[in-house]
Amino acid sequence: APHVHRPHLGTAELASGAAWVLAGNDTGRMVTASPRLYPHMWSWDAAFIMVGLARISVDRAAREMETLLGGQWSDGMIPHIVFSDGTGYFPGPERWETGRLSTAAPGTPATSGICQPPVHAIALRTIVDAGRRGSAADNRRAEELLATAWPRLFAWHRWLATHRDPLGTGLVAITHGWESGMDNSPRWDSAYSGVRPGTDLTPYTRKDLDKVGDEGERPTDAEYDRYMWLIEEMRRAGYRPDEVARNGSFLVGDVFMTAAFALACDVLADLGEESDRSPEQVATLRSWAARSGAAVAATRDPATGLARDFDVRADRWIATPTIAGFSSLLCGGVTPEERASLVAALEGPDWAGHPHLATGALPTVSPSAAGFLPKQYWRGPQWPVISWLFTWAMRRQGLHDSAAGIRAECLRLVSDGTFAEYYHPLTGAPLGSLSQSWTAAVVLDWLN
Ligand code: 9YW
Repeated sequence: APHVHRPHLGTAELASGAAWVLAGNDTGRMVTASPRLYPHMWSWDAAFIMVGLARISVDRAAREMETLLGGQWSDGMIPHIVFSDGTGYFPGPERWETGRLSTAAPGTPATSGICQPPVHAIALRTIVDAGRRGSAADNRRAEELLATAWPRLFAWHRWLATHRDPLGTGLVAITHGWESGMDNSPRWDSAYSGVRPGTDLTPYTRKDLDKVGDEGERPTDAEYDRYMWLIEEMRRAGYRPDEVARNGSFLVGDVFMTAAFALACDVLADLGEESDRSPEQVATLRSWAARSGAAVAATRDPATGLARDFDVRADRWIATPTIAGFSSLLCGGVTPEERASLVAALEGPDWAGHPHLATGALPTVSPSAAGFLPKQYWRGPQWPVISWLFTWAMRRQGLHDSAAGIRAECLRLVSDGTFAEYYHPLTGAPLGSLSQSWTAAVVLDWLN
């Protein structure tokens, strides 16, 4: 594929561009995920957005957390979307109807009925650190947030540990591919093939296709029918979490979600220790972290060394070579030798060191794999936010050189200033929505 030449912004221009994107997507109550394609608050986007906002304003970042927690369900779940008044996204509140069908969902704000990876403790950590570095007012604001948000995030983690551990091993399961955050990843292909949309699926019209340049960058209609059918099943189950996990057509132990959970449990435990939270709850978080970290390590494919998802419904491993295979680098739980070989593989010729890549940002699928589709969403493109999460976690484990290398390559990729949702790994071309908030947010953090 030909290399396209685009402008390369300097650090100052890139940072101001990123701040400008966040300001432009800010409705006052929330920073929407993107200006047109996603005019609402997505759960894990919001966490990354808070990391960026913390670099601009502690108060604004804290308010973002409060908006997100305003959508938390009474059972502890943080829903994957908190809806704004914006229109143009499907499925919107009228398709989910969680306020009417679930006893745990809030009436307002309107929310979806599934969740996303629990990376929010990382956001809280970042806001608290920014507050402590900042003015007295920033410090006070961040400590206030810590006091109110900590128990809420504890309840969220307890919800996952209680309702999403069907095997009892600490491997966190998802009930819809969207919960993984990697919507159409080839990780879910075999599990979706077991989802048979009923003939009574209420008809719908997609709204995503006219907002991106090329339909080939988005999931197909057949994929969408299955996404919608799973929501139909959940509606009929009143979104009761145990019923959905027991009877839904899709139930997969997700190693990336599990690793995010293990990491976030440790981060939340650290914050709890620093602020004199109940030692018993802190110990519970540590035990969830250890259990889930070990659960990720236990999925290791002996042939490749990569972590694997487990399809609970079909009772089989999913060994597709995706970035989720490196989940242990997020949460630890492996031996130093296993960790070193994971880092070597990540930097090697099948992954970030593949000779045809325009930059060494982390691709979502191995460029050497048969299923690698460089333009298609989670089937190959580079998502800066994924690289950011790995760099953050790697630094925490002392893997500073690897983290610095990924950061530098990502900054090369995003220096065209488009802040795209995802990028073509072979050309570096921006794909999907432009001015995507979480891309701008992680760039801001990388530049500070
Ligand atoms: C959709 C907002 C979300 C992300 C997901 C990503 C995409 C929404 O956009 O899903 O309708 O397909 O897959 O991870 O949170 O940025």
